[in-house]
Amino acid sequence: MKSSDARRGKGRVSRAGRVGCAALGALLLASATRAEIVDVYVFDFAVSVNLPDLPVVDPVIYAGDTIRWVWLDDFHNVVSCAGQAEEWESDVFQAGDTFVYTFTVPGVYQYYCAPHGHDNFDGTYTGMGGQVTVLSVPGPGAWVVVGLCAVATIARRRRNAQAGYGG
Ligand SMILES: [Cu+2]
Repeated sequence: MKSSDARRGKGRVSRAGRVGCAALGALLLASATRAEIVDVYVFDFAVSVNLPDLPVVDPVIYAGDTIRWVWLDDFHNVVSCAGQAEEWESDVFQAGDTFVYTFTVPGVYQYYCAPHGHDNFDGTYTGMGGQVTVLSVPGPGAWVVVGLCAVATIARRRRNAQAGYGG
């Protein structure tokens, strides 16, 4: 009776631990291999992940992700401010056009629309423009967490087996 309880308890704990670690691992793998395309709308006279009339919001992405600027109005472009790790410059486009740029270096990047703004040459802009924040993807250090998770599960199994109960 007691030993069967212990076996059942042990099985329950190890299964829960395995599922937890596997889920964490899958999450890390997904974040490490993800490469998304994030739309930013270009319109009179702002750039935003939201459509016009909604709050203007700048995108936050991960290194490896791509920004796709989508023109909703005519006669705008997107140009990175000078002196940043990432540099891009689109043509002056019309409604319906798009421009893509893939960011690989984590950082905060400012850009402007040349017809309706300008570079302050100190990493900022005046007038029409926006910002792209690029976060680094989880590095090898994140896998240490998965390893510790597995070790903790094994240790708990041993403790439970010695105590003769599950929990
Ligand atoms: Cu413009």
